[in-house]
Amino acid sequence: MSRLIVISNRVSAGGGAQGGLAVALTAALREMGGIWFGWSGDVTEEFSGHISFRRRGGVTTATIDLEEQDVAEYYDGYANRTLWPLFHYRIDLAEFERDFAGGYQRTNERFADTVAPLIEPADVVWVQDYHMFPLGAELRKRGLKNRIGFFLHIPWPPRRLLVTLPEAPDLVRALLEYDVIGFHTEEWLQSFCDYARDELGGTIDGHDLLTLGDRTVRLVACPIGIEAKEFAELATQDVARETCERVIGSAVGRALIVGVDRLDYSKGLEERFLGYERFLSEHPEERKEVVLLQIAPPSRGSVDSYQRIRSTLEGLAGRINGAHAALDWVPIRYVNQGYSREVLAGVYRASRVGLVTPLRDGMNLVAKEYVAAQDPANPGVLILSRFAGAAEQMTDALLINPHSAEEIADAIRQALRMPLDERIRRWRALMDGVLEQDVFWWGRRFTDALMAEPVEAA
Ligand code: ADQ
Repeated sequence: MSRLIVISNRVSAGGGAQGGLAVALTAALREMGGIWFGWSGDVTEEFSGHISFRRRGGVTTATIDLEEQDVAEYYDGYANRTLWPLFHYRIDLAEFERDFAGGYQRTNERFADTVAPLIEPADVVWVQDYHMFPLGAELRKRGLKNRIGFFLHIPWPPRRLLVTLPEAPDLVRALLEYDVIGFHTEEWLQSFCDYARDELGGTIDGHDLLTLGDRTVRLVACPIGIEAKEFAELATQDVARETCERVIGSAVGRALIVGVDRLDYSKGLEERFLGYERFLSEHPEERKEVVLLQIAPPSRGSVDSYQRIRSTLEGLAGRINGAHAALDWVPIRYVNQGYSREVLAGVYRASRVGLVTPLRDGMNLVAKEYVAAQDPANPGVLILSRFAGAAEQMTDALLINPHSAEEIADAIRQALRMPLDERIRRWRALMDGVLEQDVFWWGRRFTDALMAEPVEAA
C-alpha cells in the first residue's frame, strides 16, 4: 500500500491544545501510515536542511528549522500578513511586499529540497494549506512523478479580490501542477474556477476538471470534520464531567453562552460582543439570566493586526461589563487561554448556546465540536455564521449574518427560549452530519480522489 506523505507548515507536537488542522491530520495519518513533514517552529542561524525525525502519538514526523529571515518573510510576512487577510476578504489588512513574496518562494524551495529525498515512487503526497501553494510545482521541478494533492483550509477569495495580489497568476499556475486540489466548500471551489477561467483562460470540463495549458487538475469539495465519536465520548468522561459541573456551578443557575476561538480578526469576536451587547440592551429582563464565556487564546502575536484585535476586544469587554454588570453578575467572562480538549468538551457541554460568528472561515471546527459534546437528552443550540464553511453542511443551526448585531441578538433569544423537542430535533440532525462526515471521511474522500486514475482532459 502507498504511504501517505503529509506536508504542512507546522507539524503537530501531539496532545494538549491543538488547532483544528493538527487534530484532523494526526487522525488521518494514524489511519493511513506515513510521514508528516514540516517546519519545527524553531529558528536556526543558517538553514542546513537537517531533518529531525520523531515518532509521536503513532505518527512519524520529520521537521526542519528555518532561518529568521524565512520566518519573517514566509510565515509572519506572506502567509500571515498577505495571504491570510486577503483570503479572508480583508484586503484592508493585506500587506503586499515583494520581499514577503520572495521569501515565501525561497522557503518553499527549501521545503522541496529537503523533503524530495524522503519521498518514494509509490508514495502519495498531500500538501496542506496556503503556506505551501508552490510546493507541488517545486517537487515536479525536482523530478517527482508521484500523485500530489493540495488541500486549502481557508476560503478561496472571489476573483475580484484575488486580482489585487500581484503573484496570483503565478500561484494559480503553480497549483495546476498538483493532481487534485481540495476545498472545504463548493463556494470556495467555484471562486477558484472563476479566477482560473476568467483571468487565465482555463477551461472547466464537467464540474470538476480544470485545464490550463497542458495541465488538467481535479477539483474536489471536501469538508473537513472532527473525530466526532471520540469527541462525544470525551465529553462524558471524568475531566469533561468535572469541568462541566464546575462551569455550570460557577454560572449559578444562569444559561451559559460559549465562544471558543483563536484570537483572530476573521472570527468575528468584536461582532459577537456587539451582538451580545444588543441582546442585553434589548432584553433587560433576561440580563441576569445569561453569561457569555469567551475563550480566546492569543495567536500570531508578532503581527500588528493581532495585537490590535486583542486590545479592541479587551476594551469592548470592559465597556460592556462596565455598563451592565451588577454586584453578583458579570455579563462577559473573557479568558485569554488555551485548554485541553477534555476541558473544552466539558465547557461545550455545560453551555446552552454555542456562539460561532466568523466573518469568514474556511470551515470552523468549533461548531462541530460544540455539537459533538452535547448531552443528547438536553442539547444546547448552535448559532452559526452563514459565512463559515460549516454553514453549507450545518443547516439545522440557527444561521446568522454576524455583521448584524440584531440578528445575533435575536438568535440568542431564540436559542434561550427554544423548547426541548426543537433543540433535540435540530441537534440530532446536526449530530448525524457531524458523525457521518467526520475527519476520517474527509481524509478518505481526499485520498481516494488523489489515488484515483489520473484525469484526462476531454
Ligand atoms: P482555525 O482557524 O484554527 O483552523 P477552527 O476550525 O475553528 O479554526 O479550529 C480551531 C481549533 O482550535 C478547534 O479544534 C478548537 O477546539 C481549538 N481551539 C480553539 N480555541 C482553543 C482554546 N482556547 N483552547 C484549546 N483549543 C482551542 C483553520 C481554518 C478553519 C478550518 C480549520 C481546519 O481557519 O476554517 O476549519 O483550519 O481546516
